[in-house]
Amino acid sequence: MSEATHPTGGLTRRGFLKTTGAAAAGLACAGAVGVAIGGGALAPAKATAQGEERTAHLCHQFHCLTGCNLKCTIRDERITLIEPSDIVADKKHSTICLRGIGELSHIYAQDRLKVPLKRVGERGAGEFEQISWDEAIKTIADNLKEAQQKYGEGSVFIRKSTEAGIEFDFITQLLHADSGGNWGLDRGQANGLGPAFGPWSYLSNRSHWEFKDAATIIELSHNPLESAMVWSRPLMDAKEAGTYIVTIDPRFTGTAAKSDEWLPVRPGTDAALIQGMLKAVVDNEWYDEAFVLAHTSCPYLVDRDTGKSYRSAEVMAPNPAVVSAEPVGAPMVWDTVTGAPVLYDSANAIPALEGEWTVDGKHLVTEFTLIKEWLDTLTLEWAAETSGINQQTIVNLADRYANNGPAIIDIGLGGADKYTNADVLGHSTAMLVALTGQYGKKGAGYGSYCGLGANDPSATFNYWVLPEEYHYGDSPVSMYDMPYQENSIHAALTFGDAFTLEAGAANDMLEWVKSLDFFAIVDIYHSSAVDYADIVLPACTKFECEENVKQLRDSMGHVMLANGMVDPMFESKSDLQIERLLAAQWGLEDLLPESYEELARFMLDGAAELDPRMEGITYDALLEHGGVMALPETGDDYMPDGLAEGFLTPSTRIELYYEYLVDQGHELPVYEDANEAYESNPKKAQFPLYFTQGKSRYRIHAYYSANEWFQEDFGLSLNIAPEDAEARGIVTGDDVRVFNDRGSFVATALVNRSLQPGVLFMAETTYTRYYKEGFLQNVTNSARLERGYSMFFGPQIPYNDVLVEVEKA
Ligand SMILES: Nc1nc2c(c(=O)[nH]1)N[C@H]1C(S)=C(S)[C@@H](COP(=O)(O)OP(=O)(O)OC[C@H]3O[C@@H](n4cnc5c(=O)[nH]c(N)nc54)[C@H](O)[C@@H]3O)O[C@H]1N2
Ligand SMILES: Nc1nc2c(c(=O)[nH]1)N[C@H]1C(S)=C(S)[C@@H](COP(=O)(O)OP(=O)(O)OC[C@H]3O[C@@H](n4cnc5c(=O)[nH]c(N)nc54)[C@H](O)[C@@H]3O)O[C@H]1N2
Ligand SMILES: [Mo]
Repeated sequence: MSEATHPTGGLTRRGFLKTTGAAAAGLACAGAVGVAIGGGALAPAKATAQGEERTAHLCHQFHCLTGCNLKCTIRDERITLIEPSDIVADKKHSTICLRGIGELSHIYAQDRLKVPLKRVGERGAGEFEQISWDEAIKTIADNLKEAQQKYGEGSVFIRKSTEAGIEFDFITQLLHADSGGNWGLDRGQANGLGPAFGPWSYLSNRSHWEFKDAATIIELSHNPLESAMVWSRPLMDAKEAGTYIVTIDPRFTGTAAKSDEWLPVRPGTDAALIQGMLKAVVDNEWYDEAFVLAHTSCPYLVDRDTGKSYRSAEVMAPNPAVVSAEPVGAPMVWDTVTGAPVLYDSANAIPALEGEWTVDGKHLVTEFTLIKEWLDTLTLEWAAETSGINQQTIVNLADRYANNGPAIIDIGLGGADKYTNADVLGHSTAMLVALTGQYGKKGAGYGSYCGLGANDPSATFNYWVLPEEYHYGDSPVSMYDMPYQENSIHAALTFGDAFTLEAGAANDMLEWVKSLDFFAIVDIYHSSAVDYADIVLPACTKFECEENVKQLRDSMGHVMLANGMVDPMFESKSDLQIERLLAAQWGLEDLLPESYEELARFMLDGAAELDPRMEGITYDALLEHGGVMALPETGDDYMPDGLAEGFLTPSTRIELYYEYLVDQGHELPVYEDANEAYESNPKKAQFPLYFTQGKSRYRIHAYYSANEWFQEDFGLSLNIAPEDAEARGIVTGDDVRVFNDRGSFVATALVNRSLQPGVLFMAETTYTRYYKEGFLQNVTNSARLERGYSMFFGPQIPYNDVLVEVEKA
C-alpha cells in the first residue's frame, strides 16, 4: 500500500513503515512502552521542509456524538495540520473542537501502544515484552479455542468499546462469543420514560435547530457546552432569539453560565424537583386538559383494589418498552354520556378525566385521579427540602414551563442518569411533559437532543452481514454483573478498555478480570486495562490505515469517507486487519471484507435502492468530492412527532401508569432516594461528600488523555468548594486522596466556587498511568437496581451515586 497512488491528489505515499517500524522494534521491550523514540515517528515535521503535500478528510470521533469532518494536511507522510472541513455543504457544519485541533499531539503521543506485547509480570504490574504479530495472534486464538473446547462457546467474552465498534464487529459473531449483554449506560431516565412514550423515545425526535422556537429550554443534567460543544450553536441561537434557558445541575457549568437561571440541585434528587413542578401544575390546573384527554392514558380506568388496569377481553400487543410483558386487553374509560365503561377509543364517548365508580363490585378510578391522589401526598416543602431548590423557584419554573408557550426539556445522558433512581426521574419528567402537552409542536419536546439521527438526517448504508450461522452468543449475565454473579466466562478479548471505562467499582471488575484464564486487549493507547492483559495488540488511530481509505460514516447530514490516510505508525494495524488476522486462525477470514475499500464499496453499493436520498453518493463520487457529500436537505421538521401516527405503546397514547411495576410500588413515579448519594444515608458520617463526574471538553471519556498538551493543563482536577477545602486544610494544587469503602485515588485539588459545599466534581475518566495512585473508577458505585432487571434497558451503572471523603495526600 505504501506506494499506492492517492486517489484524489494523485500523489504517492512513501514507505513510512520501513523506518518507523525499525525504530519501534529497537525500543520495545519490558517497560519501554511510552519511552520517547528519538528522531523517529514522533519527531515534529520541519515546517520549512519542501515535500509532498496533500489533504485528506475524515469523520472525527463519534463518541462525543459530534462527528466533525476534519481536513488534514499531510506533508511527507506526516500529518501536519488539522482544520475544520471546508468542503461540507453547509458552513454551520464546518466545525472542530479542542480535541480535533489537538490531534497532532495525540496521534504522535508518546503513550501510543507501539508493538504487540506479552505479559511477563503479575496481572496488573504492567510488565511486558515485545512479541511478533504472528505469535500474538496465535496466542490469542489458542487461548480462545482452548476455553471454548473446555468450557463451551459461551466461555469467551468479546467486547468493543463504542468508538472501536461502530463499523463492524465480526470476530465476536464468528466465535459466537458473549458480548456482555445489557450495556448499563445512558438509559437510566430512558427506562422510566420508555413505557410512556415508546422504548427509544429518550432520543428526541425533534431537531435541536428548533431550540430557537422554544420560549423555554430546561437543560436537565446536561452540559452541552462541553458534552456537545459543536452543537452549542443551536442553544446560543435560541439565547439570541430570547429563549429563556434554565440549567439544572449541582455544578455551575459552562452551560449554566450561559443560562438565564441556574438551579444547583442536590445530587441524585432531580426527581423531587420535577415532582414539585408536577404538583404545582396539577394543583394550579396548569395542565393541558385537551391534550391529556386526546393523547394520554390519564382517563383510563384502574381497579383501585388491585392496582391493575381495567381492560376489555380484546387482546393488544404488550408494551414494547417492558421486558417480558404479556399481551393485555384494551384499556377502558368512563363514558360520561352513557355512564358506563367503554373502550378507550370509542368514537362517540366523552371520557371522564377524573372520578370513581363501582362496576361489578370493582372500584374503578381514572389514572388521573390516582395521579392527583399521589401528588396530594407530596408537599412543595418536601420537594424543596429534598432537592435543595426553594419552593417559589420550583413553582415559578413550573409556571414558566406550562404556561408560557412551547418548552423543551433537553436531558443529559450523564449526570442525573447515573444514579439508581434515574428511572423515577424519567417517569416523572414523562408525566410533566404529557400533562402540560409540551410535545409534538414546534419548539416543544423532551429527550436527549443528541443528534444521533435527530438533528440531521442520517444516511442509509448496506450492512455487511455474515452467513446466518455466525452470530452473537447468548449473554446471560451482563458485563457489569460479571464480578458479582456466577457466569461462564473464562477468556476475554476487548477492543478498547471496556472493563475499567464502562464498569463502576473498577477494583471489583479488575479482581474478576484477574481471575480469568486469559485476557487480551486491542487498543491504541496504554489504557488502564492494558496492564491486566496477557496479550496487547496496538491498533492505529483513525488517521492511519494500510490503505488510502478508512471508515465510511455519516454525520451532520453528510456521508464521509476517510481518505488519504497515512500508514499505521510503529507496528500498529487497523482494527479490520486485526479482525482478519484473528479470523484467519479459524480459517474464516474470507467472510470479512478484505479492505476498508471493499467494505465502503459494499456499504454504498445499491444504497440508493434502499433510500433515494443516497442517489449519486457512490464510492467513486465520494473520492472525487474529497470524501464528503451532503445528503439532500430535509428541513428541521422531518421527524414524526408521535401524535399523528401514535406512540409505541399498546394503546398508541402516552401511557403514564406503569402497571408492570404495581408489585414494586412504582406504578406512579414514587420518589426514592438514590442508592448511596442521599442526605440521610448513615454512610455520610464517614464519607460526607457527594462525588459527581461528567464529561470534559478535552477528552472523550479516557480518550485524548495521552495528548501531552492536555495533561499539562487539564489533568486530574478534583473540583472542591472553598468551605470543604478549608475544613480539610486543602488549597488549590494540593495532592488530595479521594476515598470510600470501595477504593481511593490521588488527584490535584482545584478549589472553586462552581460547586455547592458538600459536592465534588471530577471529569471522568483517565487511564491509570496518569494518576499518582489509584484512579477515579475505584470509588464509583456498581450497585444494580433490582427493579432495573424488568426494564427495557436493564439496570444502569450509577457512577455518580457516590459518597467519599477527601484528605491531603
Ligand atoms: N467532550 C465530551 N463530550 C461527550 C462525551 C465525552 O466523553 N466528552 N461523551 C458523550 C457521551 S457517551 C454522553 S453519555 C454524553 C453525556 O452528556 P452530558 O449528560 O451533558 O454529560 P455529563 O457531563 O456526564 O453530565 C452532565 C452534567 O450532569 C451534572 N450532574 C451530576 N450529577 C447530577 C445530578 O444529580 N443532577 C443533575 N441535574 N445534574 C448532575 C454534572 O455536573 C454535569 O455537568 O456526552 C457525550 N459527549
Ligand atoms: N466514572 C464514570 N465512568 C463513566 C462515566 C461516568 O460518568 N463516570 N460515563 C460513562 C459513559 S456515558 C460511557 S458512554 C462510557 C464510555 O465507555 P466506552 O464506550 O468504552 O468509551 P469509548 O471512549 O468509546 O472507548 C474508549 C476505549 O476505546 C479505545 N479506542 C478508541 N478508539 C478506538 C479504535 O478505533 N480502535 C480500538 N481498538 N480502540 C479504540 C480507547 O483507547 C479506550 O480504551 O463510559 C462510562 N464511564
Ligand atoms: Mo455515554
